[in-house]
Amino acid sequence: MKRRKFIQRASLSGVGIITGSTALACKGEAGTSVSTTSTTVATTPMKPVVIATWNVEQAVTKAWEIIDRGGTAIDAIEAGCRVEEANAEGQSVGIGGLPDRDGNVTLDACIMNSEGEYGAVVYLQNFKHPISVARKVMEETPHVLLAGAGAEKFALSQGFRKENLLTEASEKAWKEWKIKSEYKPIINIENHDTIGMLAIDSEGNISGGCTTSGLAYKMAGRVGDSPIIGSGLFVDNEVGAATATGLGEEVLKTVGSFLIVELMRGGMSPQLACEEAVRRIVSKNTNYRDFQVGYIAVNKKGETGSYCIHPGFSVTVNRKAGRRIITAESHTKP
Ligand code: SD4
Repeated sequence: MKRRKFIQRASLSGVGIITGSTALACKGEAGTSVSTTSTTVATTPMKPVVIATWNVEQAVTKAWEIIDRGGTAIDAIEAGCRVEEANAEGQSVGIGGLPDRDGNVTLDACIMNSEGEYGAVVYLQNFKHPISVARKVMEETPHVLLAGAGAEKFALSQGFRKENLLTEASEKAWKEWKIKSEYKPIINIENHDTIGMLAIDSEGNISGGCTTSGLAYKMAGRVGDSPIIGSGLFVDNEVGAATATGLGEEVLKTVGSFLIVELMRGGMSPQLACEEAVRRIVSKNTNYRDFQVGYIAVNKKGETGSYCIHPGFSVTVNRKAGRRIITAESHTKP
């Protein structure tokens, strides 16, 4: 089933969809039924765990395989994100990503490990795996963020090969868009499935990654939240981690992922912290009905949370007990 149809159905049904071999007996998992009051539903602390934005089963399965055989969270994150980047059908990530208004596919990604190290690339073109280039920035340079031509030069020096990322389908969609060239700097549920992924390995260490082609038909040079530390992703190994999807401008303005981690540091559950970060955006925007933002989070215990502005945001979670696709609760109701 196509991802978007799947998402729609999942959201209509209003229940989590269990896809692993065993159901996780965890009411409230990733926010399926946690109320917005302070009465949090008890969740069973469960780690290791992998959680990702959207229905990205294959990516999460890949990450989980690494965790399950004792691998590190950072290796799991990179390998998992690469699966989506290589999926030409996904039009928000890697190859097949929808281009900017000039027809160029430009990619943003970041990665953060349990030591608090971070690496990112922005406005990267013609490399299918920005998450891996971001990891190289983190591990092989004294910097944290490389952009455009410099990022390209660095990627080449690290052995990455250039390739055309504009697929026929995405080129066709762009050409159709060009007829009217209606540029709306908003994102709706037909137009985002950026992958943000968080993992805790069997040592209890947390890492995260986020990779995207950003807003379809964005202005040339536009960079969103996904590669920016604290906005699209934040990891603090003592506390937990969070990542975002949706309209990056709003996530950037509220430094959403950092906010969630800091709220968890103060004792809030991942679920309530995600809800508060969404509330922060909603309260500052009278036009919040026009765009979507979704967050996922995990704390040190392995408890997870998720929340979004509008129905239609799905989340993939994998633990020892199995894998689930969950429909996140939302601020507006179906
Ligand atoms: C951005 N947050 O560039 C990203 C878009 C996104 O799925 O989530 N796309 O604003």
